[in-house]
Amino acid sequence: MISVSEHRDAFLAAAAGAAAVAGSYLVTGWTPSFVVRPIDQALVNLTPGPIVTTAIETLGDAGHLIHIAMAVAVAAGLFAAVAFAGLRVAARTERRAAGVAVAGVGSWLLAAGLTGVSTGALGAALPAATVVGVGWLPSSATPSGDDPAAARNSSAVVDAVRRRTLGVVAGALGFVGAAAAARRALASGDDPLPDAPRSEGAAARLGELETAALSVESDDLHGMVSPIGEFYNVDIAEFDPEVTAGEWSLTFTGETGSDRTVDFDELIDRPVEHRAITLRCVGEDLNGPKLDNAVWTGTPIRPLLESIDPQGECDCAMLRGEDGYYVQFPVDVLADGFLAWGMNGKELPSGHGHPVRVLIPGHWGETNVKWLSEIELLSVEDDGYWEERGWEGTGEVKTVAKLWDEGITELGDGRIELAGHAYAGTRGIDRVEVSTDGGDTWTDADLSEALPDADVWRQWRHVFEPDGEREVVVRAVDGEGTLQTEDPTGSVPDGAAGWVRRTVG
Ligand SMILES: Nc1nc2c(c(=O)[nH]1)N[C@H]1C(S)=C(S)[C@@H](COP(=O)(O)O)O[C@H]1N2
Ligand SMILES: [Mo]
Repeated sequence: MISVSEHRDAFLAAAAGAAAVAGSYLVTGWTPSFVVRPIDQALVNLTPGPIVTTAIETLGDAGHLIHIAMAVAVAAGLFAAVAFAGLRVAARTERRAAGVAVAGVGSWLLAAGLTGVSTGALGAALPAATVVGVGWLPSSATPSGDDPAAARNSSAVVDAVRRRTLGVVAGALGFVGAAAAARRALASGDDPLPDAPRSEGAAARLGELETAALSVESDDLHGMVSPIGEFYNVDIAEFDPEVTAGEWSLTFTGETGSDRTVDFDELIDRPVEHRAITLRCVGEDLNGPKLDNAVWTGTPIRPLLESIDPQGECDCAMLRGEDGYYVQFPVDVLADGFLAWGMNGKELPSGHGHPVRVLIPGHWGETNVKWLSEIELLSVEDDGYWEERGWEGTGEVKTVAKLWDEGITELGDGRIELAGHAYAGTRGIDRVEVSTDGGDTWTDADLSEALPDADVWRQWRHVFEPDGEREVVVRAVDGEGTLQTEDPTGSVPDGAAGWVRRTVG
């Protein structure tokens, strides 16, 4: 039999659990010290690969929300269990302090154990202990069946107890809301990113790209450069690793003539370049939004690679990031790569691999390892994280011409402007062709000026006068004269192909 007071305790404990998670979030924000993170990571690791792949394909971003929601629920449940124990101890000993101690110390141990961060754990422990301390009532204050005096007033007492309990739970939920709001306010007040070391030339490159850009009617369309906050993001982990420039180093290991470790100061001392490089994710839909371009500040990998004398039968390397990500591809592809510490003139933001990531010209996004920590020269080929999950995304990108939703604009004089970006990796884009009659006739679109960069997208624009509904089709021809593949395929396993078709008018 569950007694009334056990019901009450379960209710209070659930509120304490929610308050503990909110308190942790308030103190740590969306960082590795947040108690939800290790639980989320465990859930992701425990989920079999095929399910992860299917979830990404069918649910997209909703898949992330689902596993975060599950992790939040598990975390709240664990803290609720600790708070429940605290309330029971208080009831058994008739001492509020004993319950507060169990809930407080227990939550602190749980949070510190999960995250390894002791001060941040106070954020979880204090709210949980407070709910237990304020919510618990001694048995003299609660109705009891065998006390005739209490039974006489019992309905008044029950009401008082109920009011008290609801008040505490409402207070806890109010705290959850306030913590989330306070966090958001703190985050929006964050300082803008500082300039990247040795980024002086980046502003000139950004200006050059702006000059090369087409002018288009739509305000919501990126020009030649994607702003840092709008550049797409693909991460295997829900939380970015926190690595300072001072802590960072890159180690070359495995089949080398001599191993080598490079630290941040040494890296930024090397010859600096500011390259425009476009990234596209192999997992995106044909006309999906995971295609962006930035000016990156960094240094070429080739001289570093030559200095370690790569050996090994497969001429291949495994790159690893601080988040546990890994990807393998040929050494001669790596040799054309770039180690970047700056993005659009600013320090590389944490979401894009702070402090150092690799950029591999012309290959799918997954080769561009963020938070890069190790390059291991292998003797035998091995699968990377995504290849273990069925993808074949380490090769060269396919040619694509996008017709963005935001790129379809009515001009007011009856005409319609169509605009987008086209990308073919290091092959470059020679031209973009547009058909407004379902593919019968084709016209060359206007293109942004060609740039010296080896691996950068081009903007395209085409204005036409619709007479009723039209099927618009867009296709690109790469710098080698090869027409974009017409037959549509999905993104699995090696990237979406086909011509983008839209009904307009
Ligand atoms: N360490 C690490 N590097 C990574 C990933 C990751 O999850 N972890 N995702 C890869 C994938 S699939 C893509 S498409 C690009 C995306 O880079 P972005 O998030 O800077 O746009 O990073 C690649 N590098
Ligand atoms: Mo990707």
